Amino acid sequence: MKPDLFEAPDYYNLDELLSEEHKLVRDAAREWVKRDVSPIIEEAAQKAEFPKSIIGGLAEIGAFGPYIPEEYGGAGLDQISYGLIMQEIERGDSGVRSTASVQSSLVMYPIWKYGNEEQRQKYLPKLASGEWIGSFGLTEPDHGSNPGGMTTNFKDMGDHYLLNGAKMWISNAPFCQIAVVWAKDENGRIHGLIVERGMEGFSTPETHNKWSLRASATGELIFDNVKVPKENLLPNKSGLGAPLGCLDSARFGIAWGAIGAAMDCYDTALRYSKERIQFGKPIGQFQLQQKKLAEMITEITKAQLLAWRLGVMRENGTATSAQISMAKRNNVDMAINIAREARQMLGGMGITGEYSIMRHSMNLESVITYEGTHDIHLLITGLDVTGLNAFK
Ligand code: TGC
Ligand code: FAD
Repeated sequence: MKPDLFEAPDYYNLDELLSEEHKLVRDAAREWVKRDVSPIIEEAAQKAEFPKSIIGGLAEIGAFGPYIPEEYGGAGLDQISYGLIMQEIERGDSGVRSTASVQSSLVMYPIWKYGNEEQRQKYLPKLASGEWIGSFGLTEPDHGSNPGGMTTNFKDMGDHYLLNGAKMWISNAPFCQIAVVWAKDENGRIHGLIVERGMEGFSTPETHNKWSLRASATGELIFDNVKVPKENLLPNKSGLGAPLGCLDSARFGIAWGAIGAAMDCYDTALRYSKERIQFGKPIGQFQLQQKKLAEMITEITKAQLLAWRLGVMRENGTATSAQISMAKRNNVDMAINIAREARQMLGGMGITGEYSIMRHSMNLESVITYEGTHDIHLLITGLDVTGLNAFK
């Protein structure tokens, strides 16, 4: 793979909207990605392996629990810092950002928000340091966009719960130490349970042959009469709103992360357009190539503004779930379109692993699908503006 020469586009001087701390956090993550992710990520993706060697680095840049309080091992940062870290990591690879998103927003967040003090003390510091990696089990083979229909269930056996069912498409599953699993009780009410590797009847087979997110490990979570201790139930929130609350945090991170992937594709295509000569000129001199670049930087700038404003609202507690959906949908769509255009600008070279664009392009096919598909987010916006529910 080519050396990482990335220079971040900032067409509207958005750095002026950031605090000194934001810039320090962002720059530390950016440097780490250049030094520790870019040199190894192409090979990891080609081999379809999650590069476990980077777990310690992810913890060091604060990517595991950026906004979780320091007393639990988190970085104690604000929402914009969290977004900037996700942007920089996904600039390297969406699969690496997935691992960080799941750990932070889908495992640490529910334990912090819905767990009790013993659970916070037991799990959060180990997750923040990367000693333990977690996964989040919501999706099932027959219930993806409609998680409320889940059939995974548990029964109260007096001194423990008995968990049965299966989750599918679970990031980090093959090597997670714990899984936050959403399951129905005997009354059909959804609860979160912390399932630990080693519990009898719990297995995590890997999903192979993915063409997307190859540097992220995906798998199933299978529960065959798993005895879960009663103290592993998250006591402070139940119902579908509990997992959906975690998704608000993860979707927010993705809205920022997708900008990173788009920036990397744009920056690569811009540089290539000045170096590649055809018909005696750099291809960047042709109007058709300039149109692509001009549209890319316009869309990136709009997405940056959307993410920044959402970050401010998220920080002051006013961002709605529908506003988060809009940003996730818009920014991932923006990134996938830019990846496609940028790939074409590199001609044949664009399909090789010499450049990052094709990997981003394939990764973004997962990003536009998980955490709510493109169409589901459109329907969430539709519901919000009309008051009419397309899901019922
Ligand atoms: P609905 O009846 O609308 O809502 C049920 C209850 O939930 C509340 N609620 C929310 N609460 C918090 N945050 C949100 N975003 C919420 N959205 C809804 C709602 O108020 C209600 O509460 P209550 O108290 O009245 O019961 O639910 P529905 O069954 O009609 O479904 C709505 C729908 C389709 C929007 C939702 O289910 C959905 O978002 N579907 C998409 C599924 C999804 O995003 N799955 C993601 C799985 S995890 C994943 O992909 C991780 S990938 C990570 C990585 O690798 O980076
Ligand atoms: P389906 O729900 O079957 O949807 C198929 C199509 O139908 C989509 O185009 C969808 O938009 C459309 N559709 C569905 N309902 C409607 C409707 N009402 N109106 C219009 N169109 C509709 N899940 C987890 O729980 N944890 C994870 O860690 C996780 N990681 C993932 C990692 C990867 C790489 C991938 C690919 C997925 C992951 N997921 C995870 C699952 C992901 O959230 C689901 O794939 C996603 O929510 C869509 O569900 P589905 O694949 O079952 O598609």
